[in-house]
Amino acid sequence: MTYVDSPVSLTATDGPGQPTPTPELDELYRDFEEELLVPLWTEIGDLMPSSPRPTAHGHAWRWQNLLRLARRSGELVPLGRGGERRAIALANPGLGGAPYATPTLWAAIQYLNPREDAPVHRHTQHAFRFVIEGTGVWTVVDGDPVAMRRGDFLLTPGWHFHGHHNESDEPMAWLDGLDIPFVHTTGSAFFEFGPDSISDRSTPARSRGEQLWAHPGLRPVSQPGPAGSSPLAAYRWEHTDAALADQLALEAAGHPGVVEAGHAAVRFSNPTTGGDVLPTIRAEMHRLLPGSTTATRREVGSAVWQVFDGTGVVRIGEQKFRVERGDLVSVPSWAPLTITATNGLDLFRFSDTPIFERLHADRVQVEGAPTCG
Ligand code: GTQ
Ligand code: FE2
Repeated sequence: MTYVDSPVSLTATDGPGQPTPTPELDELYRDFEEELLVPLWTEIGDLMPSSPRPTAHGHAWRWQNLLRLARRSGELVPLGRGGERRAIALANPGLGGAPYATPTLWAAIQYLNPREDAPVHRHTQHAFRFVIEGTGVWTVVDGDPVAMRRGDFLLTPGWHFHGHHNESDEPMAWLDGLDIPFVHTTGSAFFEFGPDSISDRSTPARSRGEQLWAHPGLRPVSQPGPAGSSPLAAYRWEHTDAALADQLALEAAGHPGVVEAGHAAVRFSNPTTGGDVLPTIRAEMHRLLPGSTTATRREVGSAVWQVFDGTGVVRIGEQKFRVERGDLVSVPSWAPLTITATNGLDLFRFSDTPIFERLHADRVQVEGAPTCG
């Protein structure tokens, strides 16, 4: 890879707690460099700030641009063993050209031509798919075919074999989210090719995993648990949509404590624990009523949002992005985030929060009351 880590500077020579520059000091710093040593006192402001100062930026990617480029890739780039996936990753402008949406999260548009297969493989990276439009692809996870349709949230937890096949005469594109940057940085990546062809090419509306696990509040007695990742490979839009609609109906009927003003939200959860769907990734769906504005919130950990429906304005600190269906926004750690719905706004969100909760390093700060127009 050609991208660079943020350069370490040995040039801090003034400011509080810095020594007087002398030829001897220059020589000391040169000798540090030669021995591959770095003193804390020149770096402390950057390494140990009073609150997080991430190098990643807030940034918006336009779905229509991603889709145009994915279509061109569909014409030029064959799909098969070795390249594995026609996936094009968002590269955060603050991360030196790495294919990282945030320091821990990968977000990519993946594209399958009509009747095309993506080969079977497995890896330690945890993955999900979120479908913004289209239908006709099945992702086969450990031999269980899972239909992909608009609004569905689909899981491929680490080390499960998976391949995708498009059974329709239309191309299909969707959002992939993985913890690739986290796994890369921590040196924990393993990968294996699977069989040369997809074992089960049947096209059921519901997967076997859903037959077992997709019944609210009912756990199959035969199945072990608790499990670190959710055993449910598909969270269907009809359920997510109904949950959000019911929250807003309760608010409209005057029940307090259900939603922030005009802002319904659900978290996709692991039915064996009630916790997050994947050990490293949290995923949520949010619905804002027309004219409503969220409270301004910042939290430790980074996130990516995708507009599922509607239009709105996303504010990250001083930055302001107008967004519409499919657009993606990266939100750095501890950046103040406010979202306003121009008309009704449905948003998908994923973040690395479970990592920080496990490390007891999670923090949240909420400012300003939410408003409902
Ligand atoms: O669909 O299996 O965007 O392995 C990146 C890595 C998708 C996938 C990505 C992958 C996949
Ligand atoms: Fe994969």
